[in-house]
This record gives sequence, structure tokens and C-alpha cells, in this order.
Amino acid sequence: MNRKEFIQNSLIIGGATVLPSNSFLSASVNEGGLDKLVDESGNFIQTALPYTENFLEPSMDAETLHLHYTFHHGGAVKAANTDLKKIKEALDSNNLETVDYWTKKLSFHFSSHILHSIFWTNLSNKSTSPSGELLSRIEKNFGSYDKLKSYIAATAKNVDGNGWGILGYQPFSDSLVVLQCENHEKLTQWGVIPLLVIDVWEHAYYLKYKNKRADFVDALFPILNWDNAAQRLNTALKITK
Ligand code: MN3
Repeated sequence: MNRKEFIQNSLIIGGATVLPSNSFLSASVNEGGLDKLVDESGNFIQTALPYTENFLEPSMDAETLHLHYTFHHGGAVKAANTDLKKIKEALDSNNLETVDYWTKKLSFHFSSHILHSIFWTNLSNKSTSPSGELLSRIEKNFGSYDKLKSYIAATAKNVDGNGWGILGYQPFSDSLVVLQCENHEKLTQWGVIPLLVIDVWEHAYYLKYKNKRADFVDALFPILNWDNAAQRLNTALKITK
């Protein structure tokens, strides 16, 4: 979709642009179909939220969304740019004393940027469910959509400390996988492309849900955007086949 079509297809509600849910991905991706996370110079950039801050109420309150997008996701983008700069300086000056530190930091911050960018597009204010290729792969790999829901909910609710529950496409086994990610970058499998991610860092829910992480995860299920996950699966299959 080009910019003109994108604008034509967007609805103007209350002065804010609200996108139809199936445009969440196409509005913010590069030509290859992956999310646009860097500019032409390779610096990390944060794409605008695909909806207004109160769009996900009551499941996700506007204040939490504002703080989460601006300071947690935004902070990771800024920090990732610093990490890149420090690595470049180390290479330019041939002083590798601290390069391991900045490399670890970049893994943490860039992974945060990737997962948050996907997370925003994985949410909507209407109920959807998997269909087509996504549904048939869910049934093949997990038995049923209900089984996948129980699996990913249990995985997300039980993360030790901060982290994510993730449904991804694993190209090396040509299958869907569920991951329990700690922080933003631990316990992954090489090659997995995230399709649907659930942020269970305390910053994602504490203002509204306090210590009740399980209630937050349950409240997210009705607003998970499975159309977006399906679109992501199509992209993943296209770029790995
Ligand atoms: Mn977060």
C-alpha cells in the first residue's frame, strides 16, 4: 500500500488517525515486509503508535500505554543508538576493552525495540481469531487454537521476572513455536521470527493490574490482533522460503 492509499484507507476519528486493524503492519514496514526499525543511515527509529493512547481501553489503560510507549520502548530506542555508537567508537579507535559490554547492551535494547514494535501492532480494540494458513499451522503444531491459547498464556504468566510470551515462526523446522523470553533477548531459538508477543514486564500492567499479572494476560486475549499475526506469518514464510 502506498502512502496515498494508506491515508485514504485510514479513518479519521476524533481528530486522530485510527487504522483498520489489517493495516497495522503494512503501514509501518519496509519493502521486504519487515517492520521499519531503522532509518536510511542505520539509526534506530520508533514508528508512531498505530492508534490513539486510549484505543485499547479498558484492557490497557491510556496512562500505561503512554508511559510504556514513550519511556520504556522509546528509552530502548535511544539506548540502542548509544550502544551502536559506542561499538563504532571502539572499532574506530581499536580499543576493544568495553566492546563486550556494549554488545550485550545492544542485544538487550534492540531486542526490546523489535518486540515492542511488534507488540503495538499485535493489539486491537476488536476481537479477532486466527484463520487460513495461521490457523492450519496452529492446529498442526499445537492441536487447536484453544490449546495454543492455554500454552502461550501459561508461558507468559509464568515468566521468571520480566519478559515476554512469544508465538513465532521457526524457519529451520518450518513450524510455529512458543517461547518464554526473559528480559528481551534470553531463551530464544536462533532464527525465530516473532508473530505475536505478550509483554509481561511489570511496566506493562502495574498501574492498573498491580501484582495481578495473570489478570493482565487474560485481559489481553480479547484484544490480540490475530489478523496482524497472520500477516506476519505470510511475511515470514515469504522471506524464508
Ligand atoms: Mn514493555
